[in-house]
Amino acid sequence: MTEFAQLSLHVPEPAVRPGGQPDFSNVTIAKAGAVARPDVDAAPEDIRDLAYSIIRILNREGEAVGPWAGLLSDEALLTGLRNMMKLRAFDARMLMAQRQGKTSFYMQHLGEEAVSCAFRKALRQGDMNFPTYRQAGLLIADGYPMEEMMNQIFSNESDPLRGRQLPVMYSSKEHGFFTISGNLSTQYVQAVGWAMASAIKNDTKIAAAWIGDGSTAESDFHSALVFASTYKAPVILNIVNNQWAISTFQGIARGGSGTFAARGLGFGIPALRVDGNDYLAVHAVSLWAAERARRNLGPTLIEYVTYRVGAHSTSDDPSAYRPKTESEAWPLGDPVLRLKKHLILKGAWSESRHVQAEAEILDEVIDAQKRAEAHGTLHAGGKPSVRDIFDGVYADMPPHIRRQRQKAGY
Ligand SMILES: Cc1ncc(C[n+]2csc(CCOP(=O)(O)OP(=O)(O)O)c2C)c(N)n1
Ligand SMILES: [Mg+2]
Repeated sequence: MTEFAQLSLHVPEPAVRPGGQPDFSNVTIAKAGAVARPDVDAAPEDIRDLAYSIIRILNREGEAVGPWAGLLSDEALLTGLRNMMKLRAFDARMLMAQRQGKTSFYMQHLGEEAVSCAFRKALRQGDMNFPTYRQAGLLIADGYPMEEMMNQIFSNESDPLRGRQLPVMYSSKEHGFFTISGNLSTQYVQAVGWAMASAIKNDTKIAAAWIGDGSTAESDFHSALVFASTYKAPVILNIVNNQWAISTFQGIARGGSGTFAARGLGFGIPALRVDGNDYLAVHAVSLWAAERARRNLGPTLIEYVTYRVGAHSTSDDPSAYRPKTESEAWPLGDPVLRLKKHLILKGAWSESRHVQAEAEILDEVIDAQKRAEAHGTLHAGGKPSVRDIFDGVYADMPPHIRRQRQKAGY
């Protein structure tokens, strides 16, 4: 006999499953313009509330309001809109290419375009991102050629990575895009290490780490926060909370407590939560964090609150685990439509110009695809040489690898 009832384990469950009515009433959303903008040298303990609210600039009417607004010219906003539209069109074409068997795999960004496109504009040449597969907007917004991305996706003879990476795992040193690792959360320890090295060398470059909501459950995330906070590394620690980790809802990694941003508070790291579907807010908050890093004030943690509208990847079917209409109920709207509305309200854009831009962008993507396909696709045309698998690992090739290469006839 015991005076206590039997123990049982708590396993968090999403509120709604397929067939149910989507419900985001638990997502508390601050009014646009309501959250204060502290100075970048504010003491972390004085701005703890920023980890629990949501910084927003664009309101329902499409106006830009509050203390975080006013940083971007109309021209910069139009570029931002174009970049997001380009990423969306690129995704749609590559999804189709995967269905046509031209690549084995693809991962899209639908609904999350603002995060990577706006963030890129807060960084400078020489800074380094450590991205996951969900930040191709960093490349698009920095002018990396779409044809090169497609060559990688098709693993063709012009693939800059010579067929050695999973499709979408790009790499570009010139564009501050560290080679993507499929092993999630390694991005965090690597970015913090890179930032520490930059400081040790008395350089001026900063780093950005990227992680999804689900991957914050990995121990690398926590180790990275220890090093970043102890040594005040010049790094921006980004968490993209798109509500899902494949079929696992965000409540599993959150431990039922606070917010993902609040994870930073225990380490004394300033932590901000931002509307990830608001291009202006993402840019303003990233710039705030970048300035802190550049002024040697240390790391900043940012949680982007967004929603993964599409499937996790081409190998996933979300209708098995969430209501089909869930994305329509998502309260922060669509990043492209919100920026479009803002620009139309300002008189800098119009419905007809938008339609025209969509057509131009589609042409641009199709042109890039034609050029890439001329170099081959998964099952047709040119391929990297088998010889390539032996290169790029050792500065001096060990004898046993050399023998293998000779055996293979290369
Ligand atoms: C260390 C590690 N564990 C597991 C996986 C398998 N995996 C690939 S994507 C994914 C979900 C990640 O979800 P999240 O971090 O929320 O990022 P999102 O896909 O939503 O952008 C998992 C578990 C992996 N790639 N790496
Ligand atoms: Mg996620």
